[in-house]
Amino acid sequence: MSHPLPLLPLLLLLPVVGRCQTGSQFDVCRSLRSSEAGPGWEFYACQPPQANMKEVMQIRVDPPGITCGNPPERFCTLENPYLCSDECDASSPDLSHPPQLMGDRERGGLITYWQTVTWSRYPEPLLANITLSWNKSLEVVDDIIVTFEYGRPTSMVLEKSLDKGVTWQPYQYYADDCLEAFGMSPKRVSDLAPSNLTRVICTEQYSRWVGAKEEKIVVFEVRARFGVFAGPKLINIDALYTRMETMKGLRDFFTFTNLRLRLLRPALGGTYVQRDNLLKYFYAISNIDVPARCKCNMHAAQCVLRDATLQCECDHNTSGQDCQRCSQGFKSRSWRPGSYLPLPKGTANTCEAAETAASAGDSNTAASDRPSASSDGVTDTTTITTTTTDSTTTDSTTITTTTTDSTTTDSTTDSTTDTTTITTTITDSTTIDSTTDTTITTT
Ligand SMILES: [Ca+2]
Repeated sequence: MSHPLPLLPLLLLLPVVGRCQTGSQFDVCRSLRSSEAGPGWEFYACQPPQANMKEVMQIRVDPPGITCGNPPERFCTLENPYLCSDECDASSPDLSHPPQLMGDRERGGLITYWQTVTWSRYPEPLLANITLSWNKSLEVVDDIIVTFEYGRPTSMVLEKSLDKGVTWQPYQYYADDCLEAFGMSPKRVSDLAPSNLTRVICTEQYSRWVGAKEEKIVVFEVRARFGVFAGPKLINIDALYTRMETMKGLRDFFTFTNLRLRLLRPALGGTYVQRDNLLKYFYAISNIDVPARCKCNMHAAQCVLRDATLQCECDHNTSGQDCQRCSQGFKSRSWRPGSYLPLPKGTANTCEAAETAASAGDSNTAASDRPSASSDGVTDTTTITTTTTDSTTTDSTTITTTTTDSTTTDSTTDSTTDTTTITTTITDSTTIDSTTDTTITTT
């Protein structure tokens, strides 16, 4: 069947961010194995490859009129405050600085950037919000890097939402003086212990004035947080995966559907505000890198753009944007996220077929600790005693709790820590067919 919009796997669509290579672990959801009963599928926990999500983000800036150039405006720079020949003009392609230029691919060494109006209304604060939306839950896998041309803000907040922008929570505070700006003592990620890694901190590392051209980036440190468990070069990524399953709130900490930058005070050039030259104060952002992967609850190895929305290509008899429920014809109560454990292959936690529920005759659930190819086809896995809360409920619970305290109730960690591995080899070919049907045709 042809479809007006091609389903492009993100793997092909987007260049994979090269810095964080966590190996090819968990990149397939199933493989064909032969046993005495004939060929059958063996299922594995799987996750989509990472990508730079700036390519598919929606950008909104607030308040209205914050972008420069309407009407055209002259501006100066901190580096050269008395040379004010630069102009921002929204009606001119060469002189306009629209928000899209924060997420574009820059070619040929030309830096393109979004720019705000200048601080001509001082002492009224110069505030700007940048909201980045994906309409899809993502898991960040490497540092989020925001590049500021003409100086980094004196203070700003990075916020995140887990419910597509309904509620927000702080992710990290940035200021040249954390105590003065936010009443928080300054911290670095290296100050954090494994037990309080999900703490929201204020850092002074990216706000000090060192010259606009020397240091342009503001970082949300994901790599350093991963390194607390996996070692400095993320050599022991298995240790991180184990923590993701066992430590409450850890996985949610790296999950979001939206990000928001609240710019509170522009770069001042290392001195106080000079009222006689306010045209040198403004914000300009040339790039925002968001290396992440779609959250698919370990049930999909691909994530595609469908009707301009990200969608997991669900396997394991699951469906939904995040593979957060069982497909039709499968026991909805049997849904659970896949698990990284036991390493190295994890557990698929495939949804059970509804038809076979009654005939759980020779169920072989007292299986070995890890999925093995030699085990017989187990079609039904009898009782799963852990209460799996509905995924929508899980989301809303997570949102209302703040990230400053890592006591979030998380069904992922709850259900996976204390369950034994269930061998998921389904030999029934009709089951497999119906799965592939639904994943392809649901548009
Ligand atoms: Ca750009």
